[in-house]
Amino acid sequence: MKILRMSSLSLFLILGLGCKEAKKEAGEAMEEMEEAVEVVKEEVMVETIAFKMEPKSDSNVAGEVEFTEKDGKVIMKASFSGLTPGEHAIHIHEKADCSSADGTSTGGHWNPTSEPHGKWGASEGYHRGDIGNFTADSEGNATVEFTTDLWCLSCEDETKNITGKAVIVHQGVDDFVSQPSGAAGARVSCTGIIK
Ligand SMILES: [Cu+2]
Ligand SMILES: [Zn+2]
Repeated sequence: MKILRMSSLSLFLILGLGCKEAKKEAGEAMEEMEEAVEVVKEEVMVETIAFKMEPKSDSNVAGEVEFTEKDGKVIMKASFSGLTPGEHAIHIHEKADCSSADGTSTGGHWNPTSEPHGKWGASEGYHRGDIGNFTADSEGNATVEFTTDLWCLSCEDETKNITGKAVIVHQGVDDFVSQPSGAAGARVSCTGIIK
């Protein structure tokens, strides 16, 4: 399920600086400069898209994940319930298709740069979907926050565009070593990132 939130920031640009200099030169020139001064108001839209995570593989893992694109970065904020306490892997998988009962319809890890699976930021390489692990508390609840400039929402660059992909939470822990997906076990929660 998709929830769309829009908010706007107002950016004011003031053009036509440098009038002091012109004043010294001549009054006539100053008048021209004043005419050239205008205030341009530009609306910058900040868009947040949010999705409900649905339980998979007979789990009770539900939650919500939202993505906001701002200043060339994507901020992901997620919250989950119904997890087993302890560590779980979370990844972006390659297809926004949660139709199968075990979540395998989302395909493998999203890997637009054809690198090995790994830990985010590792010099040996990593998938652009390799978000990593997070910890659920003793009640089975967890929150995840992740920010990167290597993603975008619906931009032209297919090495960055996460729209059309899926978010998957796993029962197990990503070991960052096993290929091609870190041996994180069953897929227990899923959503498609759809614009
Ligand atoms: Cu995964
Ligand atoms: Zn991976």
